[in-house]
Amino acid sequence: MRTQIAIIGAGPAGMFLAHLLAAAGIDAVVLERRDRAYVEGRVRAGVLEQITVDLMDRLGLGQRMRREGLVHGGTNLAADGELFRVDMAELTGGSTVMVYGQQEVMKDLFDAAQPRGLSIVFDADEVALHDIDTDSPSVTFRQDGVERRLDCDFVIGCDGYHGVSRAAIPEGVLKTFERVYPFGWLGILADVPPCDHELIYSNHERGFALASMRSPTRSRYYIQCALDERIEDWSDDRFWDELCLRLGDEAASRVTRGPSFEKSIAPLRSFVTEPMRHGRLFLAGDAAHIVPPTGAKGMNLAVSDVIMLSEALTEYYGERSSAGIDGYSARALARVWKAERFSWWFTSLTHRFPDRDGFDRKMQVAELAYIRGSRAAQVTLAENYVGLPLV
Ligand code: RFL
Ligand code: PHB
Repeated sequence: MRTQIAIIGAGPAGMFLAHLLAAAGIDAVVLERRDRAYVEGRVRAGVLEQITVDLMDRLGLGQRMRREGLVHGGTNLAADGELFRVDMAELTGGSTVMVYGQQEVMKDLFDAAQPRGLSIVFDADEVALHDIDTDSPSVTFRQDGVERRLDCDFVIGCDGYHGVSRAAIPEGVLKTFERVYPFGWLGILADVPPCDHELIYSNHERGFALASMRSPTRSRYYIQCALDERIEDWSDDRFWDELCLRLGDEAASRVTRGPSFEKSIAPLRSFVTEPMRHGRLFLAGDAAHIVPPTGAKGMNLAVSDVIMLSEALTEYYGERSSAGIDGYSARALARVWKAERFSWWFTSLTHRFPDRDGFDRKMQVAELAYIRGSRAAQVTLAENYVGLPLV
């Protein structure tokens, strides 16, 4: 088999890139280790920045999102249950975010793939990259027990943090930067109305809590937990009790309890690898960088990476110019590092750090009080939350 672009991974990065390349008339094949139901079923991101919303529209995939997605012009912060709202739309001159789950985005991307003739190989086992530092790279994989080979011009690693692409780069080439946080998020989904029409990020002495949603009838809640916490120890009752304590009386009085149908623990990490290219291999999305979910940036960064990459590849094939692909890593990383900073800062502001003392907690509470009273501080938060421009 031969194609122009081999894409490893059919998550948001891989599927948005496949649609962008198809729209530009560039040939691509996506190789995905799992099946469609598995990729679509993963409960993850909930908040889309304007650039992601715009890309859905530009690709002609925005109809259901426009119908079912929830536009949020503000978000709430809380310190020990004292709530205040940050009016992001007013502070940024009209920018908003869209609450529309990653699962819904994936469904829209997959539904449109077949009619548009996108080539996706699911259940591709033993994907391996070859000759990425030559002009004729290739990818081998196993499909239904048969060994196959895909020759291509470029390989794009969109296979997430645990994928094979980053690992195919020779030792010593990449520089990595990492911060592992000493806690995780315990999250649930429940078919109950959300406690607020917008999100609540709460700093409480007992730890962080987040009230989010998927729809007017489906809530998504998270509480900070220890890394060695066991799901089995968290009955729904225990979860609701702890959540309500941490959100404070005002929000808790509006929490509707009900049975959860999803419960999972995710660790929190900041991670960046540089550069995002080696020879004919380019990395995009979680394969190159991870943010803690506090800033709601992970999927949106995958989107900005592949927008930049598709522009670079379009320039390469259209104008026979390598300028775009040569500049991709630096351009993408400039935006990535700003989102890393925001996600780290917002995590540091809102979580309980087990190794820190009362002074640090006082600093958090003072900073939240400062944000509450300062338009300048709110503008800074708002412009980062809705998403920095693509430059
Ligand atoms: P993904 O989604 O991990 O997709 C990678 C794909 O590659 C496949 N793969 C392979 N395929 C072939 N061969 C191999 N050897 C392979 N190894 C892996 C995998 O099966 C998979 O299908 O990476 P991608 O595309 O870069 O997308 C990144 C996003 O999924 C991620 O950043 C977000 O989910 C992060 N995130 C959030 N992002 C937001 O923008 N807004 C949010 O509100 C938000 N909330 C969250 C989040 C992530 C969370 N968790 C669970 C980590 C909330 C949580 C709790
Ligand atoms: C979610 O709804 O899953 C969600 C929302 C905001 C975040 C992280 C996750 O910051």
